[in-house]
Amino acid sequence: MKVFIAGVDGYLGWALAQHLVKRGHTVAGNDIFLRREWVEEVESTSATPVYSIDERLAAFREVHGVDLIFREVDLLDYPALREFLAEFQPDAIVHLAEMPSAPYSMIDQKHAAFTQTNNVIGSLNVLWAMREVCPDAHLVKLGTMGEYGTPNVDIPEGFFEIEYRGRKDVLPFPRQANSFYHLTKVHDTNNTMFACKTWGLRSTDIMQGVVFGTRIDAMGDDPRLFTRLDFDQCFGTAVNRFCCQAVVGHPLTLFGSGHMRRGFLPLRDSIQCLTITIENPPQKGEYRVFNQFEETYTIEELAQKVKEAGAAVGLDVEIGYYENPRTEKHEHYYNPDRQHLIDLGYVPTHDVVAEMKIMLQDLLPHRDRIMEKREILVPDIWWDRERHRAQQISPETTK
Ligand code: USQ
Repeated sequence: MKVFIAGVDGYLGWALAQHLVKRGHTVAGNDIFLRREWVEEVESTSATPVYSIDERLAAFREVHGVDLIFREVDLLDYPALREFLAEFQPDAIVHLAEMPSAPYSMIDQKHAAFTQTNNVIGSLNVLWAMREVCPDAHLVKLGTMGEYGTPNVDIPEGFFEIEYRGRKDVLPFPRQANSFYHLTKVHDTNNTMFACKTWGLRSTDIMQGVVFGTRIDAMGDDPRLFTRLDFDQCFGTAVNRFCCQAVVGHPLTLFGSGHMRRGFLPLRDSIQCLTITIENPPQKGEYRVFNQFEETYTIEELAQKVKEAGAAVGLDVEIGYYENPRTEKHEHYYNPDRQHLIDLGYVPTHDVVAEMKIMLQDLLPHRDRIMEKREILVPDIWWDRERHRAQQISPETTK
């Protein structure tokens, strides 16, 4: 198949491109390297060194024996995007080119407006370009489990049957996102669903949980082929941050009670699931939703697992409790479905501690890089500090 990856220089995109060519697919992709800039803006760096795009593309050709067809094209540059897709004629488009951080979107008005414009208009442009130049392609759109929020009922995969005042219907499950970033994914969901219904496009909207991990097998041991691994408060996700904190002897930064429960999955599972989705496209005009995660865990359970993995590689890991800068529920029900991918053959990697051990071993050689940025490990971006303080929300009151 011909697969186009929007955001191919990123954490998931770079890994996915390698996995797909190993399976015999032809891959093209775009990027304008904003992730590199954002991480610099928040005064951090990737724990694993990230090579220049030229070095990456050369290594890709050398190791995998094929070219990754690459262009520096912004999704907001509609004519350039349209032209690239018209020439490549993809069977599938995997859209990973969004600003992915909740805290970054909550910094101030400028960052919130940038996040919403970049994500929503970029995705809208992909839909229009598909309609105009490749209407049979399958859009694999990266959404987030965060679209659903944490409702006090089970979470289905996108839709649920509801009976209201004596009548029944199958409707989209309510979205209650908890940041301006997560809300962009809700807006994308509505636009994508509408485009499938109106123009007959086909799409899988992936509600992905929090990803962690340093590698997948396709990367081998060539450092030029490794993906990035962020650990700052914006672009580092919980377990990636915890593993970096563990290798420099910083207490793991659990926010509030640490009882928040989310769906998590290793990087290798994310790539496995995206590949299954690409290779099993929906019908023309179909819009479907997959919830994508290995299992649900509380943040505290994951911190305990990092501690266990740390002990196995000789690290004495301390768990710390920090005031939660986000406005989110600490004690809540959380029971999402994730059956669709399993029905298509997804085999979850259940040994999370083994995955964490691999991460710690990959990160230990880069201890000095993380150590240099040690001061940025404790967060200072607040959802609403004044209100938070006024309500005296603290670890003690939320435990
Ligand atoms: N958390 C901590 N300590 C930390 C970092 C996070 O306790 O040092 C907590 C957060 O308060 C939150 C949970 O861990 O309750 C998850 O936070 P996260 O930063 O790992 O993930 P999140 O902000 O939810 O966003 C990440 C990705 C995003 C994706 C989302 C999937 O950055 O792109 O959409 O995971 S999900 O969480 O299922 O919505």
